[in-house]
Amino acid sequence: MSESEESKARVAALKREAAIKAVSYVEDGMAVGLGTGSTAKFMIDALGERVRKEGLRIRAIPTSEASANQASALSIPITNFSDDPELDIAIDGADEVQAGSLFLIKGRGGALLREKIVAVSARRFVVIVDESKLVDDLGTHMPVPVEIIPWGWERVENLLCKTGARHCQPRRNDDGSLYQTDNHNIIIDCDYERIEDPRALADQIISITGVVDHGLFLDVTTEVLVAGTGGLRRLAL
Ligand code: ABF
Repeated sequence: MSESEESKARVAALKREAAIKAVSYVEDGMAVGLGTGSTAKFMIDALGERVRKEGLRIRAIPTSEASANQASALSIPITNFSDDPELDIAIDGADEVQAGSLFLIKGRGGALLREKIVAVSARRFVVIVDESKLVDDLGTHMPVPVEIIPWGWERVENLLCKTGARHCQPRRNDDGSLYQTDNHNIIIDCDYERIEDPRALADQIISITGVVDHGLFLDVTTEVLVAGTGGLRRLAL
Protein backbone atom coordinates (compact mmCIF):
# COMPACT_ATOMS: atom_id res chain seq x y z
CA MET A 1 0.00 0.00 0.00
CA SER A 2 1.40 3.44 -0.93
CA GLU A 3 1.72 6.20 1.68
CA SER A 4 -1.29 8.07 0.30
CA GLU A 5 -3.40 4.90 0.21
CA GLU A 6 -2.46 4.23 3.83
CA SER A 7 -3.44 7.73 4.84
CA LYS A 8 -6.78 7.42 3.00
CA ALA A 9 -7.45 4.12 4.76
CA ARG A 10 -6.63 5.73 8.14
CA VAL A 11 -9.05 8.60 7.53
CA ALA A 12 -11.74 6.17 6.36
CA ALA A 13 -11.30 4.15 9.56
CA LEU A 14 -11.73 7.33 11.64
CA LYS A 15 -14.87 8.33 9.74
CA ARG A 16 -16.31 4.86 10.25
CA GLU A 17 -15.58 5.00 13.98
CA ALA A 18 -17.47 8.31 14.38
CA ALA A 19 -20.31 6.97 12.22
CA ILE A 20 -20.73 3.80 14.26
CA LYS A 21 -20.83 5.77 17.52
CA ALA A 22 -23.51 8.10 16.15
CA VAL A 23 -25.60 5.17 14.96
CA SER A 24 -25.52 3.75 18.51
CA TYR A 25 -27.72 6.73 19.50
CA VAL A 26 -30.54 5.54 17.25
CA GLU A 27 -33.34 3.70 19.04
CA ASP A 28 -36.26 1.57 17.94
CA GLY A 29 -39.15 3.61 16.55
CA MET A 30 -37.10 6.71 15.74
CA ALA A 31 -37.40 8.95 12.70
CA VAL A 32 -33.85 9.58 11.50
CA GLY A 33 -32.35 12.18 9.14
CA LEU A 34 -29.65 10.70 6.92
CA GLY A 35 -26.81 12.97 5.80
CA THR A 36 -24.74 12.91 2.64
CA GLY A 37 -21.04 12.42 1.93
CA SER A 38 -18.42 9.78 2.61
CA THR A 39 -18.76 9.88 6.42
CA ALA A 40 -22.55 9.78 6.21
CA LYS A 41 -22.20 6.82 3.87
CA PHE A 42 -20.47 4.85 6.65
CA MET A 43 -23.29 5.92 8.97
CA ILE A 44 -26.01 4.67 6.58
CA ASP A 45 -24.14 1.37 6.20
CA ALA A 46 -23.95 0.99 10.00
CA LEU A 47 -27.64 1.84 10.34
CA GLY A 48 -28.53 -0.70 7.63
CA GLU A 49 -26.57 -3.31 9.53
CA ARG A 50 -28.55 -2.61 12.71
CA VAL A 51 -31.81 -2.83 10.75
CA ARG A 52 -30.75 -6.16 9.30
CA LYS A 53 -29.13 -7.76 12.34
CA GLU A 54 -31.17 -6.35 15.23
CA GLY A 55 -34.46 -5.79 13.44
CA LEU A 56 -34.22 -2.08 14.43
CA ARG A 57 -37.42 -0.37 13.28
CA ILE A 58 -36.79 3.16 12.07
CA ARG A 59 -38.00 5.58 9.42
CA ALA A 60 -35.55 7.79 7.57
CA ILE A 61 -35.45 11.00 5.56
CA PRO A 62 -32.35 11.08 3.33
CA THR A 63 -30.75 14.39 2.32
CA SER A 64 -29.82 13.43 -1.24
CA GLU A 65 -30.75 11.06 -4.02
CA ALA A 66 -27.46 9.22 -3.34
CA SER A 67 -28.29 8.67 0.34
CA ALA A 68 -31.88 7.70 -0.57
CA ASN A 69 -30.60 5.05 -2.99
CA GLN A 70 -28.15 3.72 -0.41
CA ALA A 71 -30.84 3.58 2.28
CA SER A 72 -33.29 1.80 -0.01
CA ALA A 73 -30.66 -0.75 -1.02
CA LEU A 74 -30.19 -1.50 2.69
CA SER A 75 -33.97 -1.82 3.27
CA ILE A 76 -34.10 1.25 5.51
CA PRO A 77 -37.73 2.50 5.28
CA ILE A 78 -38.09 6.04 3.93
CA THR A 79 -40.55 8.51 5.42
CA ASN A 80 -41.50 12.12 4.68
CA PHE A 81 -42.27 15.36 6.53
CA SER A 82 -45.99 14.78 6.24
CA ASP A 83 -45.79 11.60 8.34
CA ASP A 84 -42.81 12.74 10.41
CA PRO A 85 -42.73 16.53 10.68
CA GLU A 86 -40.10 16.27 13.41
CA LEU A 87 -37.14 13.90 13.39
CA ASP A 88 -35.74 12.33 16.55
CA ILE A 89 -32.17 12.53 15.32
CA ALA A 90 -30.24 13.52 12.21
CA ILE A 91 -26.65 12.47 11.55
CA ASP A 92 -24.43 14.10 8.95
CA GLY A 93 -20.85 14.98 8.07
CA ALA A 94 -19.38 18.46 7.64
CA ASP A 95 -16.60 20.21 5.76
CA GLU A 96 -15.46 22.41 8.63
CA VAL A 97 -16.33 22.52 12.33
CA GLN A 98 -15.50 25.45 14.58
CA ALA A 99 -14.96 23.61 17.84
CA GLY A 100 -15.93 26.39 20.28
CA SER A 101 -19.28 27.25 18.70
CA LEU A 102 -20.12 24.02 16.81
CA PHE A 103 -20.75 26.23 13.77
CA LEU A 104 -20.23 24.37 10.50
CA ILE A 105 -19.55 24.77 6.83
CA LYS A 106 -21.39 22.14 4.82
CA GLY A 107 -22.25 21.60 1.19
CA ARG A 108 -19.09 20.50 -0.58
CA GLY A 109 -21.14 17.45 -1.57
CA GLY A 110 -23.85 19.71 -3.04
CA ALA A 111 -26.66 18.65 -0.70
CA LEU A 112 -26.65 21.60 1.70
CA LEU A 113 -30.28 22.63 1.26
CA ARG A 114 -31.83 19.26 2.10
CA GLU A 115 -29.16 18.78 4.77
CA LYS A 116 -30.19 22.02 6.43
CA ILE A 117 -33.91 21.26 6.22
CA VAL A 118 -33.28 17.89 7.85
CA ALA A 119 -30.88 19.30 10.48
CA VAL A 120 -33.32 21.99 11.64
CA SER A 121 -36.15 19.44 11.75
CA ALA A 122 -34.27 17.17 14.15
CA ARG A 123 -34.39 17.32 17.93
CA ARG A 124 -30.81 16.09 17.98
CA PHE A 125 -28.35 16.92 15.20
CA VAL A 126 -25.16 14.87 15.46
CA VAL A 127 -22.20 15.76 13.25
CA ILE A 128 -19.56 13.14 12.50
CA VAL A 129 -16.10 14.13 11.32
CA ASP A 130 -12.46 13.15 11.40
CA GLU A 131 -10.17 15.59 13.18
CA SER A 132 -8.95 17.24 9.95
CA LYS A 133 -12.30 19.08 9.82
CA LEU A 134 -11.72 21.07 13.02
CA VAL A 135 -10.79 24.73 12.50
CA ASP A 136 -10.34 27.81 14.65
CA ASP A 137 -12.09 30.01 12.10
CA LEU A 138 -14.62 28.90 9.51
CA GLY A 139 -13.47 29.48 5.96
CA THR A 140 -9.89 28.36 6.68
CA HIS A 141 -9.91 25.48 4.19
CA MET A 142 -13.32 25.56 2.56
CA PRO A 143 -15.40 28.05 0.60
CA VAL A 144 -19.00 28.61 1.68
CA PRO A 145 -21.30 26.98 -0.90
CA VAL A 146 -24.36 29.05 -1.68
CA GLU A 147 -27.33 27.41 -3.44
CA ILE A 148 -29.08 29.84 -5.78
CA ILE A 149 -31.72 29.60 -8.45
CA PRO A 150 -30.26 29.24 -11.95
CA TRP A 151 -32.13 32.12 -13.55
CA GLY A 152 -30.07 35.29 -13.33
CA TRP A 153 -27.23 33.55 -11.50
CA GLU A 154 -24.56 35.98 -12.73
CA ARG A 155 -26.29 38.82 -10.88
CA VAL A 156 -26.43 36.84 -7.64
CA GLU A 157 -22.78 35.81 -8.04
CA ASN A 158 -21.85 39.44 -8.43
CA LEU A 159 -23.69 40.39 -5.23
CA LEU A 160 -22.15 37.45 -3.35
CA CYS A 161 -18.69 38.72 -4.34
CA LYS A 162 -19.52 41.94 -2.51
CA THR A 163 -20.02 40.14 0.81
CA GLY A 164 -16.26 40.09 1.42
CA ALA A 165 -15.34 36.97 -0.54
CA ARG A 166 -11.93 36.93 -2.19
CA HIS A 167 -13.22 34.60 -4.92
CA CYS A 168 -16.70 33.49 -5.94
CA GLN A 169 -17.28 30.96 -8.65
CA PRO A 170 -20.10 28.81 -9.90
CA ARG A 171 -19.48 25.12 -9.29
CA ARG A 172 -18.96 23.27 -12.56
CA ASN A 173 -18.92 19.67 -13.74
CA ASP A 174 -15.79 18.20 -15.33
CA ASP A 175 -17.16 19.06 -18.78
CA GLY A 176 -17.48 22.74 -17.81
CA SER A 177 -21.27 22.75 -17.52
CA LEU A 178 -22.86 24.24 -14.39
CA TYR A 179 -23.24 21.76 -11.55
CA GLN A 180 -26.89 21.19 -10.69
CA THR A 181 -28.14 20.23 -7.22
CA ASP A 182 -30.83 17.60 -6.55
CA ASN A 183 -33.20 20.60 -6.34
CA HIS A 184 -32.22 21.78 -9.86
CA ASN A 185 -30.43 24.82 -8.49
CA ILE A 186 -26.79 25.81 -8.90
CA ILE A 187 -24.04 26.48 -6.37
CA ILE A 188 -21.71 29.44 -6.05
CA ASP A 189 -18.62 28.64 -3.95
CA CYS A 190 -17.54 31.72 -2.02
CA ASP A 191 -14.05 31.77 -0.55
CA TYR A 192 -13.71 34.12 2.45
CA GLU A 193 -10.29 32.90 3.65
CA ARG A 194 -11.36 33.44 7.27
CA ILE A 195 -14.85 34.28 8.48
CA GLU A 196 -14.71 36.62 11.45
CA ASP A 197 -18.44 36.95 12.07
CA PRO A 198 -20.37 33.93 10.71
CA ARG A 199 -23.75 35.22 11.91
CA ALA A 200 -23.35 38.58 10.14
CA LEU A 201 -22.18 36.84 6.97
CA ALA A 202 -25.09 34.38 7.04
CA ASP A 203 -27.55 37.30 7.37
CA GLN A 204 -25.90 39.12 4.48
CA ILE A 205 -25.94 36.11 2.16
CA ILE A 206 -29.53 35.08 2.86
CA SER A 207 -30.78 38.62 2.23
CA ILE A 208 -29.75 38.45 -1.45
CA THR A 209 -32.78 37.71 -3.62
CA GLY A 210 -32.13 34.54 -5.63
CA VAL A 211 -30.23 32.83 -2.82
CA VAL A 212 -32.02 29.70 -1.64
CA ASP A 213 -29.67 28.85 1.26
CA HIS A 214 -26.02 28.61 2.20
CA GLY A 215 -23.62 26.17 3.79
CA LEU A 216 -23.17 28.04 7.09
CA PHE A 217 -24.91 25.88 9.71
CA LEU A 218 -25.11 28.02 12.83
CA ASP A 219 -26.91 27.21 16.10
CA VAL A 220 -28.19 23.89 14.80
CA THR A 221 -25.64 21.29 15.93
CA THR A 222 -26.30 19.43 19.17
CA GLU A 223 -23.00 17.59 19.25
CA VAL A 224 -19.99 16.69 17.16
CA LEU A 225 -18.22 13.33 17.26
CA VAL A 226 -14.62 13.82 16.22
CA ALA A 227 -12.55 10.75 15.41
CA GLY A 228 -8.83 11.30 15.70
CA THR A 229 -5.66 9.32 16.19
CA GLY A 230 -6.07 9.79 19.96
CA GLY A 231 -9.60 8.29 19.94
CA LEU A 232 -13.14 9.58 19.68
CA ARG A 233 -14.05 12.94 21.22
CA ARG A 234 -17.52 14.36 21.77
CA LEU A 235 -17.96 18.12 21.49
CA ALA A 236 -21.12 19.70 22.85
CA LEU A 237 -22.01 23.17 24.07
C1 ABF B 1 -21.94 16.38 3.62
O1 ABF B 1 -20.85 15.74 3.04
C2 ABF B 1 -21.72 17.76 3.28
O2 ABF B 1 -22.38 18.78 3.86
C3 ABF B 1 -20.27 17.94 3.36
O3 ABF B 1 -20.04 18.77 2.28
C4 ABF B 1 -19.74 16.60 3.07
C5 ABF B 1 -18.73 16.05 4.02
O4 ABF B 1 -18.23 14.97 3.32
P1 ABF B 1 -17.26 13.90 3.83
O5 ABF B 1 -17.91 13.24 4.97
O6 ABF B 1 -17.14 13.05 2.61
O7 ABF B 1 -16.00 14.61 4.17
O8 ABF B 1 -21.98 16.11 4.95
